[in-house]
Amino acid sequence: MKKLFTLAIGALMGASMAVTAAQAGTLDDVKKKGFIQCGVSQGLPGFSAPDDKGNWKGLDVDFCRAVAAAVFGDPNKVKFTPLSAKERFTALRSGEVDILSRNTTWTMQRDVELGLNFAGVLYYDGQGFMVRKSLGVTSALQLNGAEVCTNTGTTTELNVADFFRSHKMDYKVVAFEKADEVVKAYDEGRCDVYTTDRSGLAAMRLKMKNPDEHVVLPEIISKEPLGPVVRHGDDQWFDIVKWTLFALINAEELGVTSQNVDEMKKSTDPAIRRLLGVEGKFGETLGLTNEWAYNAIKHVGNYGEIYDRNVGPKTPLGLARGLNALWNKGGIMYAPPIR
Ligand SMILES: N[C@@H](CCC(=O)N[C@@H](CS)C(=O)NCC(=O)O)C(=O)O
Repeated sequence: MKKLFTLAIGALMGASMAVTAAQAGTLDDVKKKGFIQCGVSQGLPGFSAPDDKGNWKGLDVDFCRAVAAAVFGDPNKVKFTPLSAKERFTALRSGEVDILSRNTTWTMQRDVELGLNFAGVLYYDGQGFMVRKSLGVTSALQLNGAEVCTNTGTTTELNVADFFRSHKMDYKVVAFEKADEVVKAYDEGRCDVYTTDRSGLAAMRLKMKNPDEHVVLPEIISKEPLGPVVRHGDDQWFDIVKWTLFALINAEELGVTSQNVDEMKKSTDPAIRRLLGVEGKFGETLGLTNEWAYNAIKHVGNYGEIYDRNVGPKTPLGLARGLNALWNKGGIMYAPPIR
């Protein structure tokens, strides 16, 4: 009787382990191939866009580099797959990419129905409107009857519909799959309004013929928490991506930068010692080395450094920290502690 019971338990455990093994394994796959495949946009300055030498740059790109540094100790062990908004979730679900880091809004439908896990928020955003200054419009409430240009496969169409309907205004959507087509259409005057995430407006404005001829209206019509995404079913990989993000945010809060990270290893602050792997075995619990966060910070910088370098006030996008400031500096950027 006892033996039978043990056998049955063994079979059950075997079955459940087989399920786990089939779903998991992204870290092993990534280690085997020697790089992370990261899904990005097709060119959104400040977030993910190739420079004139073909090197990918931006906040979303740097996040993938930070994960590569955490996994391999090398921020260059990552390859980028440009994806349109429409293609991105299929690419992630099919395993074509290991992480999707592409100005992607965390919504319930994407998280639950599409079977994805959002690792957190890398940039808190909201949808806005851009118009030509010559139109003389100062509020989105004056847009009755407007032709509105936007991207297909994004959160923007539903937000626009909600906004116009709730204000009893008419509008006509002119939508394209590629963001460059949207900008071109708007720039050529084929629509009155360009709508997308406000960070997207700041980025795509740089691609217009005369960026100064356009103005972003004051209304913010939605919540667009943008963050990195992985597939359901691989908790270890989810943890790695999630805690890399938290490590970058915690590093800023603790004053650890790419410049002082070596010096900081001598700190007596236990939170800094745990972050940098001087105390505890946090990296090993992720299946990495205890230098995981040290490597991410050393090679890519803390969250504030990454923000300032790519989208901050001193960049062409010129985005103030706003909601993306740390929780103790007037924003809502907050990471759980490493302990
Ligand atoms: N955050 C929204 C919008 C994302 C989106 O695709 N935005 C466009 C306009 S900013 C874009 O990424 N364009 C760049 C590209 O397609 O390469 C979403 O997740 O649906």
